[in-house]
Amino acid sequence: MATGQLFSRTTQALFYNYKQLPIQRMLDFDFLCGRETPSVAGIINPGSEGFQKLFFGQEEIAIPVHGSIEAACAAHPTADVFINFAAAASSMSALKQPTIRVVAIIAEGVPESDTKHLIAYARSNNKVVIGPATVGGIQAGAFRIGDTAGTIDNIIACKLYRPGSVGFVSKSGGMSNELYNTIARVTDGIYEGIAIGGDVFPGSTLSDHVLRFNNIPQIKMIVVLGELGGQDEYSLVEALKQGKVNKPVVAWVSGTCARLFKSEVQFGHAGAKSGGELESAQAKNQALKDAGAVVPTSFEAFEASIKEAFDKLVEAGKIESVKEFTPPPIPEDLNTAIKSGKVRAPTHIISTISDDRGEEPCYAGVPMSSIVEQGYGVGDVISLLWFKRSLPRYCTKFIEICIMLCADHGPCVSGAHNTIVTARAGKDLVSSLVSGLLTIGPRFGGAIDDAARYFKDAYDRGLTPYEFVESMKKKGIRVPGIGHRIKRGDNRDKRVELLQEFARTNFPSVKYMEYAVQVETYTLTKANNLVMNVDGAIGSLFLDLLAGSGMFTKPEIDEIVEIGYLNGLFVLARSIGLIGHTFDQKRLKQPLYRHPWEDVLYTK
Ligand code: Q5B
Repeated sequence: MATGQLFSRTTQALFYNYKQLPIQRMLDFDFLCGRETPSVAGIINPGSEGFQKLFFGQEEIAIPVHGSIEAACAAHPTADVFINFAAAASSMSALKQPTIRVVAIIAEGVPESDTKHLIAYARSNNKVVIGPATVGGIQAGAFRIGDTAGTIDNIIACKLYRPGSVGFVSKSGGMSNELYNTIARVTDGIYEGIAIGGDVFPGSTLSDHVLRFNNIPQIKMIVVLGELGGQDEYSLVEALKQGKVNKPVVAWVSGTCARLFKSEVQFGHAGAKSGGELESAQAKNQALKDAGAVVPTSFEAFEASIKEAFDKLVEAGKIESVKEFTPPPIPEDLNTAIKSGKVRAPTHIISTISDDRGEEPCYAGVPMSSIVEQGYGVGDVISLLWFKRSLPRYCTKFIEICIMLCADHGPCVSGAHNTIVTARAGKDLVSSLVSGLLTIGPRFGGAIDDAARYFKDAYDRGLTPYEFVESMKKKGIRVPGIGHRIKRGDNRDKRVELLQEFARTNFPSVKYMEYAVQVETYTLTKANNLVMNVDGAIGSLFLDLLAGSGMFTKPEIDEIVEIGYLNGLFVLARSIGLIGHTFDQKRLKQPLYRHPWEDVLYTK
């Protein structure tokens, strides 16, 4: 890299304090310029590591994320620019890294004493600080710091994707955008532009950069935009007086309007206030003019002065013609393109039961507030999310009774046992719950759907209970919904009785349930344990709910039975109990469960 040159087309930066947009904008600039490597080598996000996905043109790339500055520098020894969106402490750590040469501090509000330490350290270690409180800088066609020069459209309009012949330095980042446009209009464009930031003590000064530009052969003229306040411009005046700058300098110090105010005024920047006559824009403009810079009579005349200086260089044959090229278009982000209606993209998922995109989530079109205001219960929510409709109150009440009655059946059933063993093995809530749920199936709790299927088929085909049970026996299939490990003909399941009682009182018809009762009467003649169980009661009664409520068409009922919605009631209900068992075991601080040897028959 030539003396004075801060950046090149291979410069890579480390980015501190992850900000997705500025990094993406840097990478978009890279693509526009035809860089081969991304200008961001790594991201530093204290406390987190991994990768961040971003686009380099059309390609998605993974930029490594490091937890510390030291780790990032060790991993990317050739990345010598540090872009800091945080404050001073991290900037000092970065400056102390042997691999870091330039630190750009975008953050505002850095205490002046901290900045002074940074400046002193940087100067004695031959490093460069740009900022604080700066947008950064740009080397046209090579390297861009963060958001410098604004949108891609502006960068293209200012031809910053390829180098011109002008070195530009300003205090203000906002005004530098304005000047990039001006310079692009009247010259062959920017070679490098730096905004030093508006603090009282900038990490590097206007004259630092002007002297640097003077050493860069590709820069043929220098444009400077200062502002009232501070003495920075006078070091440039000195450099000009001492003949240290031999390239044309066109300069303007803004803030001449400060004199129109009766009292002292402070413009946007911390340093932009006129402390005394010497710090006024008028005094600094005059001093620059006296030292040999081209200083226009007003900001409005700045453009004409830049043009004149550039035209003179052209006439003198000092400007080589710029290689023009058309930069590649930056692929538009899908979301932006969709929003503007330019593209359409197929979706990957269809959902019909809920929508969380509006002001409030909706279940089957019913907003959350209505659910609360209208006093809906969990039965209504199940109706909306499972059946996509509001069911009459007796139906939702029935669903709620099913949930309440099946919530638990003691610690000895398969599901609770598994959950207890899992919780005692030290596993978490979800693992304990899931291990219990996994036992729900054709024998335990998961016979509701089959009960509904077989009872419906038998009833609809007009089979007598005898024909039905015997046909099942011939096929070697146990009647789902019939039989229990502990319930007997003389010790009925109370839950079954409660469900039947509710249905008999509230349902318009209980024909399927009555059929199931007749089946039970027959199976009880075979064995005392072949009672209707809770699965059989829910399965048969749900058929009555579906058929009798008038809320479902026949094809809908067939579909519900075929898909098998009803085991869901047991799964949902029993989750309540299984969660309770998990908490119970944890509360009781129960140790690891080991089944006793005495309870196992060891045999050959
Ligand atoms: N036999 C439930 O069996 C159980 C028969 C049958 C024809 C039948 C059994 C069964 C169908 C599935 C079902 C839900 C495995 C049950 C639930 C939730 C729970 C649980 C809790 C809770 C019980 C003895 C003899 C054999 C069998 C015959 C049995 N069932 N014949 N149809 N349905 N039912 N499951 O007592 O000639 O000797 O070979 O599979 O509806 O899970 O509380 O515990 O809330 O947590 O072990 O209520 O009925 O009887 O297998 O020794 O059989 O009866 O063929 O005849 P058992 P087994 P044979 S509710």
